[in-house]
Amino acid sequence: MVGLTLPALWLWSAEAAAKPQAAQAQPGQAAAQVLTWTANDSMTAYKSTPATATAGPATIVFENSAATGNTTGMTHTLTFDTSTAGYNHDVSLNIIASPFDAGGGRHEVQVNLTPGKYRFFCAIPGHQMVGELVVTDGGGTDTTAPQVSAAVSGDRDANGAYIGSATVTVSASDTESGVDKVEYSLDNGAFAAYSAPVSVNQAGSHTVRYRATDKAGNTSPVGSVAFTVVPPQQRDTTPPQVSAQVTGDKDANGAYVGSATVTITATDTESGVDKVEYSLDGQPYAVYARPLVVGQPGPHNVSYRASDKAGNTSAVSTATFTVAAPDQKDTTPPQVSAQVTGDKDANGNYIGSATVTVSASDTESGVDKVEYSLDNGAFAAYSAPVSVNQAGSHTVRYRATDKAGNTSPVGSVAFTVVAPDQKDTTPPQVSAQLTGNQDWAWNYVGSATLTISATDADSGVDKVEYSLDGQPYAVYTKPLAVDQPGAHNVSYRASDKAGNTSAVGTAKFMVVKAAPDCPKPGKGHGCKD
Ligand SMILES: [Cu+2]
Repeated sequence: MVGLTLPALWLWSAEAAAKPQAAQAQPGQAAAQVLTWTANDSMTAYKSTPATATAGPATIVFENSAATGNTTGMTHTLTFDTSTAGYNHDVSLNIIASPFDAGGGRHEVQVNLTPGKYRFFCAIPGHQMVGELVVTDGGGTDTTAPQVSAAVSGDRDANGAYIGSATVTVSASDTESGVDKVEYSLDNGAFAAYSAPVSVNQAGSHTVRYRATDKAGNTSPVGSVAFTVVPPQQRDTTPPQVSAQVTGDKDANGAYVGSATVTITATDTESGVDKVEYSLDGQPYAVYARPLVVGQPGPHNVSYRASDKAGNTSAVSTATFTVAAPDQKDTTPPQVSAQVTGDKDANGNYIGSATVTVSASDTESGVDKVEYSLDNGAFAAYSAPVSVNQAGSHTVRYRATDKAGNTSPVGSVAFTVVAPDQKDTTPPQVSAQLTGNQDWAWNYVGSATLTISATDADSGVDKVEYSLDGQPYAVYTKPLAVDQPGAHNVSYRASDKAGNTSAVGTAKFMVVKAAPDCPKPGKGHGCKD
């Protein structure tokens, strides 16, 4: 029978509906105002209803039980209308009650009523129970000001300024007596009633202050929002700044080993960057979203440009670079050489110290390390020219290794260092030799040739001088032929670079005329023999 199945169906719904279904409900805190509806066997009218109430919290009691005259077990509801115009729609209420339900047909719900009229009815199909509850501003109980906030909306530029205009929307709510009025003040002007979003189109900085008052007379603190409006005709005609950076491991030739990464950066201080595009090796432009990794060996070029939101596009720039295959093995060792420098004496010895400078180069992977060994010691890292000041003979060996691990053959330089205080105090050794055809009496026939020789083992010979037949000393540069007949004497001496001059040596000799009847003059075979 329909009459018996319906109560069970509505009972299930009643438990859900009896839960605190409205935000206004205040569980555990019964409101001072209790409004009671009762129902009986009638399907056209509630047995009793309240006619008026005061705004604020209220306890709604709906009882449909044997005690209120329901003798048939008929289910009724107390439902607030939330759609019909002319009534308050802020309370959602749907209490379903049956004498057989868990509450014995009696239910309580906490609500918050606001001034105005509520339409209530029974939602059971076929029931025509309906009425109105008039709620008046009771005053006194609401001491809480409304919640009020504002939001600014509009098109913004890159700096956050509103382009052309900004719209300020103020929202207020009051859970007790309800919002009575909302006010706003633009740029410190007088507060005025707020009824719709406020549009501000004057360029400049603005502040909108706002407040709300509820029907109990409570006014919220003043809130404020600040914003800037820029003229809509402020056109951005400057294209973005755009640049690219190529990064990666480079070999000795400047090629990127394995891959190169191209990072493009663009900025636009006006409308802001809209997009960045690039073209790799002449391909069509594509939108740049992240750094570009180029791994194909060979030369490459990346052209790039950026556009701003106003449609300005930068000039195209191009980055060029070369990628080298990562497996391009370097099998050639570095070139390495050494140079010895310092003050040298006449014998080529370094006075005081010698400096050995090692130079290495590698055109492929590059020089990794240079090493040297002094006088057959262990090889050590070479980082700066090596100075050797110990007197004696030395050998410096050297080698270089590139980053691919190729090591050059060992080279070497040998040199001698002499003590810097090794003063030359020994004069040169000097001697003279006479040559020419001599007769039986050792006289030189026709001419005699004088050759002077000098040596100096320390600082070296500086000059040799001679004096022929008592004339002033002259510098000796080459063998001297003496053909003046007669007796001659020559004195000679030599000086070294340290200023030591030898003792004077002398030689005496006789030059005679060649006899005309003596076609073959010779030693021991003179014509007078
Ligand atoms: Cu009913």
